[in-house]
Amino acid sequence: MRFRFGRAAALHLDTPFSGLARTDPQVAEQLRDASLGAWDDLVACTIAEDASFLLLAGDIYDGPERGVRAQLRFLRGLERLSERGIPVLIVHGNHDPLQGWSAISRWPAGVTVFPSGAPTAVPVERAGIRLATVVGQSYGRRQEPNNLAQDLHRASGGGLAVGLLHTALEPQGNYAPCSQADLLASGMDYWALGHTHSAVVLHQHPHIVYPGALQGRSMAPGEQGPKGAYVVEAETEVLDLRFVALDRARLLVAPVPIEGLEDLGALHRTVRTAEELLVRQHGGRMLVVRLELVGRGPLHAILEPPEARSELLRDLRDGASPGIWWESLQLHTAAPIDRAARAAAQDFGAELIAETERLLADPALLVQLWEEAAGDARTLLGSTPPTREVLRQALLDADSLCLERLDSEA
Ligand SMILES: [Mn+2]
Repeated sequence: MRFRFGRAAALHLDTPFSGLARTDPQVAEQLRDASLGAWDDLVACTIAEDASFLLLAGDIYDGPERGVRAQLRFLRGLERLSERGIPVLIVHGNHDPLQGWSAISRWPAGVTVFPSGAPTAVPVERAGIRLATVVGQSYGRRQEPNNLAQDLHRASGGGLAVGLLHTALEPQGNYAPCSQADLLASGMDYWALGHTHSAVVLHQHPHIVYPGALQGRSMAPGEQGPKGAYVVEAETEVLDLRFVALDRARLLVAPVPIEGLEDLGALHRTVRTAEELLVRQHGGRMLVVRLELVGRGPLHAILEPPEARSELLRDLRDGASPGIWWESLQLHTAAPIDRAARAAAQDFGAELIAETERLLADPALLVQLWEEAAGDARTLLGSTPPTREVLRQALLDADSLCLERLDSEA
């Protein structure tokens, strides 16, 4: 029987966002609720996809202290799934080991929390037919130095063989160290892993998959971009895997080049255009965006004083599109190359500039140079040389690139 299941990990329910301390209070509140909202959306998605079961591979909670708000919200979601007869299978990880405090002593029908200490096999059925056998083991403590994967083997009983485990998939360490070879040797059809916050399919047939986090929670690279869950289509083997974004707030870095922007007005217009594009690209989600200014241009000097940057940031926040929060502004720019000063120096850079000027003054020579350089590649490039303007621009780009490289090596 063909069936679907949902799978997620690293929910970190009610996690505080780190590194975003000076956020506007309204934004802070939205961010604080984002992990809980993403969980509600995962429940809704599981129901809408008509999934036969849901697998959660650890770090449901952010810490062993397990906030009451997080636990109650989690419980409500499980109740909704239970009412629809959708089993949920859970292992705990390093952030939420079984040893932690719990406000909930009885789970709704259909919820399995795998114990620690030894692997357990749990059959999943629908209409009396065995769909899958899930083998899993939770962390008892925050640190799990044992290779748990070695003990998790394909169980008898039929259906899709699934391994459910929280692991860093490293040879050593405190997060159930193991290797990909251990996972492949187990005989499982699908390894539902959790820990890393980036979604990644490490192997197919058998499948080894991290769904990543459900909601990003800082500006660290692994927390940026779409976060969500996988919907897996299977029979006796995996047929299809689909990533579904479920994050309520998305964290992004937007690089904006300053080349060709003559003043702050031009930069402002460019950023607003980038902003509109981001809002459209990310489907109206709340966006927390770091603006990274890059490249060379006159704006470098204007933005070098920190006050100039903080004022620009305040201005960008004030008029921003609804649903977008400029997290910070970072300057990775440089001053434009002063060609006149460079040309006066007695070095290779000066010779390069002189040669560029000579070619710019003699378009026929530039075309001749192109013909020599094109050589045998002319059959690919076509027999007509590019226009003089294209050649001039290519020459200037090459010239700037060379000067840039020369200066960065100095
Ligand atoms: Mn973890």
